[in-house]
Amino acid sequence: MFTSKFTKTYSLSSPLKESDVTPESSYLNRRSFLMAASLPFIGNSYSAHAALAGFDAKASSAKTSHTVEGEKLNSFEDITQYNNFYELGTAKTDPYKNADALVTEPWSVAIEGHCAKPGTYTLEDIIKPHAFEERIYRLRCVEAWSMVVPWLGFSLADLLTRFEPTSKAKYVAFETLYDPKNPLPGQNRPVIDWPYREGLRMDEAMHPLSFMALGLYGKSLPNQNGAPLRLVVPWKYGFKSIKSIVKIRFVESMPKTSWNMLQASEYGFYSNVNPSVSHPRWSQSRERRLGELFKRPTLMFNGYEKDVASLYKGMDLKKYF
Ligand SMILES: Nc1nc2c(c(=O)[nH]1)N[C@H]1C(S)=C(S)[C@@H](COP(=O)(O)O)O[C@H]1N2
Ligand SMILES: [Mo]
Repeated sequence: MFTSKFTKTYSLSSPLKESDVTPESSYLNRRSFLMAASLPFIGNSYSAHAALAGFDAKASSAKTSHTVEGEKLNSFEDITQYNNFYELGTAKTDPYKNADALVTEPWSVAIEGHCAKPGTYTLEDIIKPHAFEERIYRLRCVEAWSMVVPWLGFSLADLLTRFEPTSKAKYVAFETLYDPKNPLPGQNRPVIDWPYREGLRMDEAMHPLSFMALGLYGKSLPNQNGAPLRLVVPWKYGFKSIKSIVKIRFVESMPKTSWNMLQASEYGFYSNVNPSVSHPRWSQSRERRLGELFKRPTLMFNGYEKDVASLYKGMDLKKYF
């Protein structure tokens, strides 16, 4: 049972029977085993914020609070060398190759809109009060591939609550960095109306599954995965999980979001994973898990239906796709 500091009490289905909880010591052993097994080298792509005071201590005391039963973690290589991050190029291997172009130090996040504590917060301010958890979540791209990723971070609700959103805050809007004078390699072309934008309804943002990730596989996020901090909303298509966030704005009406701006008939604001609502150009009923040969069926809300279906009660999900 997780109590959101906002209003509701949620009962989550995916976490954790007592027997699933890996004790810290064996978790750390397992993690070093996994790291050893899957990391032939640690590339150039770790962001500098690993050096932030407290990061390593938070990382090493993180407990695994959510897991995906009966499914294997994807390898570190899969997760960090097959990416969508158009600011670093549109090919799947571009973000890994161009990772160094993203400079993550110094980093700050502007908090704006309907809240009592707007302002510019350094990355250190953002991280400081939060303990880290590890959450193993499925990530399902709208392109019909998927992965299982061990994220490190804290719940988005715990972060947002600190800024004391007011009753006018009905949605939260997020933006990725964009400096027109110093664009990232992929931002030289107007593939997207930069900056990349995303948004959530307030109750979605405050749902205990919504996660602010600062790391994966026990380390700070590689740049190509959205360093130094990115959203992870596991029941929605991957493009909602915006990377390298520089702005969070509490707003009254539904914010513009990049893929919806680009092609509203194909990408809705909600974009909940839904095997029975096809993308206009391809079916969403099945997906290819990276590292697997055969397709597997896509699960309603990406397997998080018990946790999140109540958010959409009474909504026609074919209309609000
Ligand atoms: N800023 C930004 N965030 C982004 C994207 C992007 O191009 N730019 N791509 C999205 C898409 S389509 C997916 S599937 C996920 C991929 O995350 P991963 O590369 O860590 O697997 O990031 C999302 N977040
Ligand atoms: Mo995606």
